[in-house]
Amino acid sequence: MKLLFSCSLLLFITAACLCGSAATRKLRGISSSYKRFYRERRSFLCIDGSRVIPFEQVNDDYCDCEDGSDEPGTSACPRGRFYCTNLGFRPHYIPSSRVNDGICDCCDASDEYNSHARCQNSCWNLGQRERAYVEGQMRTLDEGLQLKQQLIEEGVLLWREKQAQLRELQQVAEDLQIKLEEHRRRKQEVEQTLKALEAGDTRVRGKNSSESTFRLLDSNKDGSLSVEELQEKLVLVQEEELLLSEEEAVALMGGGRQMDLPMFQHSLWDVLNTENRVKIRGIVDAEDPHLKAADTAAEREASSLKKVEEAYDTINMEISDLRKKLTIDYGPDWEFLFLNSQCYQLNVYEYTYNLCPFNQVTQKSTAGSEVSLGRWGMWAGTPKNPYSQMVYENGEPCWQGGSRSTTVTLTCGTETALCGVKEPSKCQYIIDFQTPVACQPVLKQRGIHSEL
Ligand code: MAN
Repeated sequence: MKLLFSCSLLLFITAACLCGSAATRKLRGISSSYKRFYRERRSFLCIDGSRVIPFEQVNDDYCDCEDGSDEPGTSACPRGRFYCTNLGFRPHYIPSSRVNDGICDCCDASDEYNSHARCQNSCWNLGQRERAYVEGQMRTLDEGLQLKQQLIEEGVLLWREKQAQLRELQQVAEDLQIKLEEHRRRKQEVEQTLKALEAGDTRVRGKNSSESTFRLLDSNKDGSLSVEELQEKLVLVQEEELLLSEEEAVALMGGGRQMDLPMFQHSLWDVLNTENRVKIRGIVDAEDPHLKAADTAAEREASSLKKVEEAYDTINMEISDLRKKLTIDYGPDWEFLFLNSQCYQLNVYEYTYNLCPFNQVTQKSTAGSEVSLGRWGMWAGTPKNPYSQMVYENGEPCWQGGSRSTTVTLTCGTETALCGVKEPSKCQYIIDFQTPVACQPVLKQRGIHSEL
């Protein structure tokens, strides 16, 4: 800084010494890189090469060259531009129409050298302010880069942790699959046993005694089955607790209300043996404890299988979620990975914005309704730094049609936080998101020092 000051002082003194001379008048409004075009010779070649004029006509307040190059220090040429040297701050060009127009444009006051305007040289103050700002930024950058290094280390650990988690889940899924197959096999076995017992039970009873079954159904032992007797003894297989209705009993009787043994043997007996529609109430439970046990075992197996199936589905969903997360690009050093399970909020007017990186952005109004402003889409920064912008798309539809979407701009900061939200056009949001992981060492090379 000291050096900078003495340099500018030296230049100021040199300029002050020359200011009365013709040479200075001629050279006004020119940057040092253009000075080579204005060497005092007999003639001057317009920079666009269009004309040669005597050197006296440079800055004589009369426009000779089409490109305005003969009048860099006056307002004579419509296309001319005046170079503000602005020592101590940063140089810049103004349209030469602003030279001596009574308004101070250059902070070094050089554009008002011949007007009533009383311009102060404010370049040093401006430069100092900017230098303080840049120094602040540099400090932020240094601190940010240190924090970034820590986050990179955390990212690597987190990445390994997630990989281990995935392996564990895969192991659990494999074990569950074995269990599942075992349960399926066991269920099939008990079902087969049950079926065989049921079929055997009916067949044995059937083969042995259509007559004894008839007798069992014939409660009043009058040698004929009535509708009431069927209603009393038969039940529907599907609805075991339900009594047979009169219509159902009549239907089983083939439309009649009485049935003797031969009729029974030719019709209802077949129904009882071959169809699984009706059965004799209580006969199975009462007569075959094996069947009852098999039935209970089948139910138990079905319920355990269901539990294992549910656990297997849950684990597979977790695996697929984790795999999806691990396919996301978290930066070359996984430095953005720590953001994955975090959410950041900011209140702007009546809305609370919530950014859950790599997941979604939402907006909640004070009235209470929450809308999606987009789901994680992709990195969309510059080719040099793709990690400077994120895009979240396919949010809730806007009233005009089209869906809401959000661009998140990542900038270097010492904390990870949302710093601002804008909606420059309807339902298109821009979020300013600061985080140390967005700090880039290359930024250090920019700044005011290189411009002075
Ligand atoms: C809500 C908010 C606004 C958005 C309008 C569009 O009020 O989501 O951000 O502009 O809807 O109708």
